[in-house]
Amino acid sequence: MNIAHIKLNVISMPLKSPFHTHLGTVTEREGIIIEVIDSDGVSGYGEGVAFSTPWYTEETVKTSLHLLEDILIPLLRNNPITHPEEAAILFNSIRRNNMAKAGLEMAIWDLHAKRNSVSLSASIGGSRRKVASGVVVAANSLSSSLKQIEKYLEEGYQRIKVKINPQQDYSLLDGIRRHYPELPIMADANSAYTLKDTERLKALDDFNLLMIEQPLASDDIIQHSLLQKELKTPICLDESIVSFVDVKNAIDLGSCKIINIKAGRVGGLYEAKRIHDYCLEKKIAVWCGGMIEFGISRAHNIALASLPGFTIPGDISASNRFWEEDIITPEVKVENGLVTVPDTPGIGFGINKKRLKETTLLEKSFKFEKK
Ligand code: OSB
Ligand code: MG
Repeated sequence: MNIAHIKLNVISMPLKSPFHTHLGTVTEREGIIIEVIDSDGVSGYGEGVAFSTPWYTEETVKTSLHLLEDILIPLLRNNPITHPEEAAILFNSIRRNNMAKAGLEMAIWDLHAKRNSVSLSASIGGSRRKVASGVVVAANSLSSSLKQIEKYLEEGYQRIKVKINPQQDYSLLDGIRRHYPELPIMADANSAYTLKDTERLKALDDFNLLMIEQPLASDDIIQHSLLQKELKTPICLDESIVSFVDVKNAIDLGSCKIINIKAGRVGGLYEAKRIHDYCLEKKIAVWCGGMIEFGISRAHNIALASLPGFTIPGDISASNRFWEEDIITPEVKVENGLVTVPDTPGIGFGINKKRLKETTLLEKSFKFEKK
């Protein structure tokens, strides 16, 4: 791979409606669009999915930008690679900062697939032609949750995820279950509980949830293994899983029965695929998590979710779930609860240049010298 030029655009876009969790409310989303261009002028795209503040993981847009411009891009410039997996291995010499690494690594995967005239899905071993679509309701009351659920079910989404915390759990889920006795529902706690809340969490077994996502601390694996023994509802880990080794440990300890894979959180597609392959072998169900992302990361998620082990509908919603106008063209659409996996080269979506330009706060450019 002959990388000649890398461009970064820090963008910002308002959400159509506020996204509430017990950790705070997101109304405006910043992100980093990463374009890797080779010496023939072919471009691959990735997206840095860290948020403006470190509420979900420790990374932020600014720490990602620092890692990209001062560490990862220079590393790549000094160590030419022939395959995206080599980028992932090269970045292993840097601790954590997974979202910064993933954004750059995934742009290289897109470029690699385009150079080989294959879809990103095919280039990572995907087999599904369509992926099942789920959606997140992040409202702050039962009535607004019910309103959103009704709308999303009309739009065809196959399962609903709701955010829970000790102030809004049993009664919220009870209210939803009364209206929708059969609906596949999962609950995401984003670490709102401790083991002291075990009885509270056991009560949620009443609702036949698909899973409860990340009930305990964001870096815990041990306490989840104690909790899982008490619950009928399967635990799914999100924040606790930042690497393949975390997955191995969590499975060995019985800390969860399901894993939420986000390529950004684990450092890119290479690590995400290793996790997928291991879970498939161990018969642990996986699904693709979302990051309130723009279209480029959405496109990468679609390719990832086309791998055979992704058997549970992911947080793979349409562009219009969050955005008035996305930065890709065409936008991601959900039809009959499914998103079609593109079969055109790379991520299979083009860039909406006008939208990219009007949302850009800052642009940076890094030219590589000819070798
Ligand atoms: O915990 O899964 C999460 C959004 C941002 C950060 C973390 C999470 C989420 C979501 C929804 O729950 C994601 C989406 O649909 O994009
Ligand atoms: Mg989550």
